[in-house]
Amino acid sequence: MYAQMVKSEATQDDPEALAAFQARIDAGEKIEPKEWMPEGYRKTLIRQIGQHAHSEIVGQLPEGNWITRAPTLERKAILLAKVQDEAGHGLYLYCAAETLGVSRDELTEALLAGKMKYSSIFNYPTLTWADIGAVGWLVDGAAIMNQVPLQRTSFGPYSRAMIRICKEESFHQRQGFDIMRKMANGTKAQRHMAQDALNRFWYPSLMMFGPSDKDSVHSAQSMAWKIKMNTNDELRQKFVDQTVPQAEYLGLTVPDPDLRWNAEKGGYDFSEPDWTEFFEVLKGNGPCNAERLAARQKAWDDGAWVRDGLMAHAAKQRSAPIAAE
Ligand code: BYC
Repeated sequence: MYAQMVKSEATQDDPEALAAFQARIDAGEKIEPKEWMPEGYRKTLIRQIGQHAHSEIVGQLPEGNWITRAPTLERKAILLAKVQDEAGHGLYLYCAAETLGVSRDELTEALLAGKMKYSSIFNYPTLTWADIGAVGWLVDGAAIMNQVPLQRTSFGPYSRAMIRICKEESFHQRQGFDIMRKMANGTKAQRHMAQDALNRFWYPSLMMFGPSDKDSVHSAQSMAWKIKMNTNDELRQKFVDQTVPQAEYLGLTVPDPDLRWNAEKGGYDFSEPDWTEFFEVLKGNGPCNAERLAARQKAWDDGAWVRDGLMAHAAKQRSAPIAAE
């Protein structure tokens, strides 16, 4: 899978090289693509950045579903711009992954073959216009909570991609909140739609941060390498603490009867999502998994002629005799 291999296996096992690498990470240095890195570090980054890129691309589907049905021309223009931003995020992230020696085609093929994942959240449907508000407010809100610390991640291209992505995500979050504000202050039917969207998106949004720390297989190593800057539970807690007052401002009720402010810890106590549902979604059994993958497969198949044309053009350019002076 990895076209650009790092040094020999012996070098990979070299304790001095590993210690020097860890010392660079501990000192807060950025690791750049052509520098020596342990194979595990490279593979973890390809997995995480690739999964992140796939999420941005698949994430266009539930929102793209509403572009033609947005209630006003202004809302349509805003949503169109947001969905285009998500495509851009996917492309920066595929580029960051490519610097690690894996091609975009290989990543897409791995996704379509079920060997790579995308965020669980995009396997839930967007049934009403209020869902578009909830996606911006909660899903982009959770994404920002996760991605702001990733601006300091140890791999240079990933951290730099995150800086631009986070700026755009904060607009996305605000546009979602603005839709929710309008709906929550609208007619009785609109308030009902807003509450219903919060009810359906609350727990799937909490799941975006990944399994609880005790079940997170990658966190310890990823944090030692500063690929991840926080644990899943730390970020989930921060998200709840930030979002509950926003729901109160909107006059909406978070669908958790056990939600309580805990003065001692300075945060909310809240109910865990249904982790059985989360792992089922990861296995492909969520409400929209089949539909999302079918859409990606169709886009991949429909685009084959473009890729073939570009490759043929590039081959022709390479083999063309150099023009005489
Ligand atoms: N969904 O050991 P763990 C967006 C998997 S897009 C699916 O804790 P890790 C947006 C995990 O991969 C934002 N799978 O893993 C776009 C692992 O399985 P594998 C997307 C999940 O990597 C459009 C297993 O569970 N953001 O904002 O240390 C429109 C064990 O987990 C999920 C990113 O991708 C999940 N939610 O931590 C609107 C952020 N959670 O791979 C908005 C970058 C866990 O061993 N990624 N798994 O088979 C990360 O920060 C980390 O990868 C995670 C998981 C926190 C997600």
